[in-house]
Amino acid sequence: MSLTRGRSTPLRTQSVALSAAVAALLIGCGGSSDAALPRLSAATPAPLQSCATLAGSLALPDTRITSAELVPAGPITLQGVTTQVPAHCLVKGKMKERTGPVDGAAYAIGFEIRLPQDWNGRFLHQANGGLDGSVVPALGAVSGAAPVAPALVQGFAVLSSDAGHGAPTPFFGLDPQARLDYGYQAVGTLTPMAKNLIKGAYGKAPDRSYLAGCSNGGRHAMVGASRYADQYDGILAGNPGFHLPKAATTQLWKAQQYAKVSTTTDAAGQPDLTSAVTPAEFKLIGSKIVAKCDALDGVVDGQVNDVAACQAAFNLQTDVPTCTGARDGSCISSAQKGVLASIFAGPKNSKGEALYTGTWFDPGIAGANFASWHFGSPATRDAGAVAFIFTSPPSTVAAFTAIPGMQYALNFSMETDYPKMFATTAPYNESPWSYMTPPNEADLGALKNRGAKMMVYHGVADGVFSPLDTAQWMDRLNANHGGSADAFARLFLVPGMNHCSGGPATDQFDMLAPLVAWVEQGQAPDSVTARARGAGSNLVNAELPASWSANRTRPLCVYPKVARYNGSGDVESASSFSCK
Ligand SMILES: [Ca+2]
Repeated sequence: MSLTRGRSTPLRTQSVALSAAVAALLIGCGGSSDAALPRLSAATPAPLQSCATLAGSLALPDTRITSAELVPAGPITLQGVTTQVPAHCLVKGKMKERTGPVDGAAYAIGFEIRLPQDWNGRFLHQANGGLDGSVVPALGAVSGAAPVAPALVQGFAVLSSDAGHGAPTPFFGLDPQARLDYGYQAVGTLTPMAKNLIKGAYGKAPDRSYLAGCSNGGRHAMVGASRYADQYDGILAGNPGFHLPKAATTQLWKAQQYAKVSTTTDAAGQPDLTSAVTPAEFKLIGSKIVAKCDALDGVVDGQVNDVAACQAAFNLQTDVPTCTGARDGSCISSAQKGVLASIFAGPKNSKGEALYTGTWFDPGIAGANFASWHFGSPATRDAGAVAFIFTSPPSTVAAFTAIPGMQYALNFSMETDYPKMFATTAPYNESPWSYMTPPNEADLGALKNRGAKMMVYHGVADGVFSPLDTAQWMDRLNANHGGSADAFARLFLVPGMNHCSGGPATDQFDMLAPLVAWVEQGQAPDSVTARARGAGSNLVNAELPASWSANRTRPLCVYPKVARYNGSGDVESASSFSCK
């Protein structure tokens, strides 16, 4: 991989404030490095013309509006954060209602769309995470932890959907069409409907359209960048699971590795993976990573910004004490080190072929979210997803529920079961790999050539989707676009951050406003300022080191540049760092 690839984009900074709400989050901007690309015109506002009458006045194909009502300005609480939202029209509905031919279950693409009375002329398709299966409120809280200015507050018309199935369980994988809807077709089906509905509500279709999400939502965004480049002007993909079948099967393989050093079992007699590496032991490893790598970015501040240099500097075998007696949290056993080295290197088959990308050592591996992905998720989430959605043919409900999820994980063969992600078996006529991943992922020429832009961010300590995998994709994209992919697509690594949020990190940032500024004003983002969620934050991050100030800020830099201390100035302030 190339982590040291040079880029010569001049670093200029200027402040952009799209609204009072985002003014506090500074955005560094420079010129686009490819002036030949078209500049899309800026969206213009329009007032809401109708709401309650929308259902009767529109003829939307394959669509049933179930309710449309005005919601007064007021608070909405979502995931522990209360947001004051503007007055808006809330439309709920279903598309393509049908009965599944395999399981006889009822299917539809359920959605809601929130249309602010004072509209900024923009449409945001909010892609949701996990297995989908529920219509998360369409606030447009799409970037970083506990966003302070969700898209609805910024004046976007926001769509959210269940992606084609009505429960957040994996059993929809029995239905061939529900698989395709989850993979990509729900986005493709919803997009023209939403644009028509917006046109009915405001008297004009959206001037500019955006697709954004994190995790599986980041995957939706990356798939959309490839499949629906003609429909979207801006793409924001966070911690994207763009190789999800490989990541999920790797989760099962990780469980098999951790089981080798687990010391206790659960009530079902299965290995308790949390005993394989305890929180104290991950904290020990994290502290050794900090000790080795913290200063590499120019300042000892508890953050490791120079990820590449850290991978070269840190050695799990020699930098972490090896236990000579019993494990007591002050050392790591040789067997544990062997397992962790294997897991961070990534799975290989018996031919030595890599089955998924390995990942980086970062202080954030001590985060609770990292551990939950490594230890809890394989049995509770990945086993079912692999059994029903990411392999063909899917399992049967009877066979799957007959054994504990952990047993499924431990029985999964990376030699004979893993290849089923590439298989087609009637009536499953498209392989999971095909419907879950972006086609021609390193060729986004259609997106680029029409003037659309793409921003991607990824926590360096993501416990499920490898940030290294995302960086390698960016390397391939860049190579495929003549070394100037940054003219339309930029990756921002977030040191210390776990999966979409959390960990010892500055994980609160707004990338939607800078994306809009790039698309509509030509202001390419050279950095995005992120903030720690200390005391006084709208959702306090309990994992921040005590030595950090409550409102520490840092620039998130365009990969492969990293934030380096200028040598003087307030260590708590982003203004004391430069992307180099
Ligand atoms: Ca540092």
